[in-house]
Amino acid sequence: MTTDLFARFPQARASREEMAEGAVLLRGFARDFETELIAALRTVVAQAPFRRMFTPGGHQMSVAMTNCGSSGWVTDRTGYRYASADPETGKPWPAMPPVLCEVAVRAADRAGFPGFAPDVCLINRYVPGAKMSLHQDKDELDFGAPIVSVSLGLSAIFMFGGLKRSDKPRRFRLEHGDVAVWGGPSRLFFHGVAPLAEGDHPVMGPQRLNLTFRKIG
Ligand code: MD3
Ligand code: FE
Repeated sequence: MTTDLFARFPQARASREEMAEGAVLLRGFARDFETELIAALRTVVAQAPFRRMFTPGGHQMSVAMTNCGSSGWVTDRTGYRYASADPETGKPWPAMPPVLCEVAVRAADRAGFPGFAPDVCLINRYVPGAKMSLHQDKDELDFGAPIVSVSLGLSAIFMFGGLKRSDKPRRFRLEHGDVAVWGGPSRLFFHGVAPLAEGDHPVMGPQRLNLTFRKIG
């Protein structure tokens, strides 16, 4: 499995764009795996359906989420955390399908972070109008590891700020198959997603999925 997948990556052709120190955008990196990725996601979502969680402030998020891996990111009135069981079912999160892990590990390697070993994949689903406000990802213990993100479906405007909430965000369009790696100094930068525009993607329909691979331990 591993050798087959690796053999199909056209590494030399993948574009590599530096958004900030340690933040690398690999446009179209996941395109060759679209079919396998989508099939794997279907099996995850069948076991752990998307749900719109509540923030500690009591607001329901517009983005629907689920997870796979040994742990999953959750939020409710008591706070944000990683939990080994899905609070909806009480069962462990579905295992991370090998193809998801392979794409993330390979992208991290290409971006300059060899040996990435993600234990969590948070899966975000945006429908038109859904957004994610400016925030930092700091619920993980290991800030030395990067976060790898894979975008599928409708394109979104990603807002990328700095270490301070007041740093003016720059905008990047993330499209179907784009993979971004956020490590080094950019790991704790504020970021968010502008409200998703209406649309209908030929493969994914009227939605955007974003996968973020994390090492929490
Ligand atoms: C930059 N998700 O799940 S992915 C998130 O498109 C999240 O769903 C967005 O922010 C989405 O927390 C953006 C890109 C991303 C993820 C983590 C980062 C960018 C990052 C951590 C640090 C800096
Ligand atoms: Fe984030």
